[in-house]
Order: sequence, then structure tokens, then C-alpha cells
Amino acid sequence: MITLFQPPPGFGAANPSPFCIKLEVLLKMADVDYKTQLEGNPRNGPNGKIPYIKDKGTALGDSDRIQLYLESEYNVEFFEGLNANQKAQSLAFIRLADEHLYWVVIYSRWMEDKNWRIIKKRFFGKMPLILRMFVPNMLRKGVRKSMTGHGIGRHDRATIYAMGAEDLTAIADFIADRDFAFGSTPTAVDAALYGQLSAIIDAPFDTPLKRAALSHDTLSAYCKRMRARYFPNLGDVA
Ligand SMILES: N[C@@H](CCC(=O)N[C@@H](CS)C(=O)NCC(=O)O)C(=O)O
Repeated sequence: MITLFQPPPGFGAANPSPFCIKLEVLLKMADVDYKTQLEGNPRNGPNGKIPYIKDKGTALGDSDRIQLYLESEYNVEFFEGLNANQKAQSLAFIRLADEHLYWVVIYSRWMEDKNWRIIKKRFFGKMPLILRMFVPNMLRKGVRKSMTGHGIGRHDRATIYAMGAEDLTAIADFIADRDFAFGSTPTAVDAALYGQLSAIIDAPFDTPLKRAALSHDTLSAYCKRMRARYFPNLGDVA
């Protein structure tokens, strides 16, 4: 059986990490047997990130690579019925969510002082005082450096949120009046979109990014639909 390593639910969502939400949806979509083991430290993962899985004695990181693994190892068809053009659109939107919108989410959580206080308490609140005095700030500096390396961190606040709002408009226009990205059956692109959207819409961080998401009724309804389908018993999450 596959073991999924991830933190417990948090920030109003199935997981504080958008990639953990994405991967858990993929596992549910794949209809494979899996169990969850709590893991809060990305450094324990094979790529130094969460989520990761262990299966058949091997650890594997990265939601994308795990999706491919499920396809090859368990014959899962994540894009059933889609043509090459729709699969190409899917990949483009997965990349938009994972490699661009995600960084706006990170900015909104780690760089906004009022949200950083919430993050610090949640992730490092139980750390021994001596470590708590420098580890969180050290990690925050690391995140800032990653954002600069990515490029998004070189823009000012207003531009970063404007870029996030552009992504959200594109996603809303992509989903349009359909239940899921390509109709009544969710595919892998829905897992990626929902991961980031839930991290924005369900989380308690009041930011221009969340306000931009909530300005699209399509996105709130889509998030509710995905939650009802994949996490029907989640309830309220602090
Ligand atoms: N491409 C990876 C991204 C995973 C990722 O960035 N996870 C974050 C948590 S949301 C993480 O582990 N960050 C720790 C770090 O980068 O040091 C995936 O799709 O799984």
C-alpha cells in the first residue's frame, strides 16, 4: 500500500500545503489504496519537500512525478477521454498553478507580516524556544531568496498580486461554466488547480490574492465542488 507523507489538515483546507492537497486528490482520483503518515519536515522527503510517498520500498517526491508513477505503475488514466490539445492545455494550467500561482500564495503567507505571524505560530510554535529564536527567521530568509531566484520576488507587492489575479482570471475563464476543467469528470488538472485555489480561498489569510479569487463566483463554486467530492468529511479545519 502507498504511504503518503504530509502534515495534518490546516488553514481551513485538507492540508496547509497546496501540493499535498493536489497529491491527495490525485490519489483519490486514482482510486488506489493509500494511508497517510504525518510528516511536517520537508527535509525528510527524497527531494527535501513535501508531499512524498513511499511505495514498494522506495520513496518518491514531487506531486508531478508521483502522478506519472501512478500512471505507469498502477495504470491510472488521469486524462481519460481527452485529446492531445486538451492534454496540452492541462499541462499548461498545471504549470501555471504549480510554478507561478503557488509563488504568489507563498508571498501572501510568508512575506506579509500579519500572515507570517500565523505561519510562524502554526509551523514553529512548538519548537524549543532557543531554536524558535532564529530558525523561523532563517527559513523566511530562505523563502525570500527562493522567490528572488524564481523571479517573482523581484517585483513589488502590487505587481505580485496583479500577477496572481491574472492567473486566477485565466483559471476562472478556463473552467468557465463547467463543473470541472473538462466537464463532469475531474482530471489531473483539477487536482493541481484545486490545490492552489483551496490554499487561497479556504485559508484564513485576508490578502488581495484571496479577494481576487473571491471576485470570481466560478472559483468559489469550483472549490466547494472539489471539496465535496474529495474531502466530504473534512468539516471545519483550524
Ligand atoms: N514540485 C513539488 C513542490 C512541493 C513543495 O514545494 N512543497 C513545499 C510545501 S507546499 C515544501 O516542501 N517546501 C519546503 C522547501 O521548499 O524547503 C511538488 O509538486 O510536490
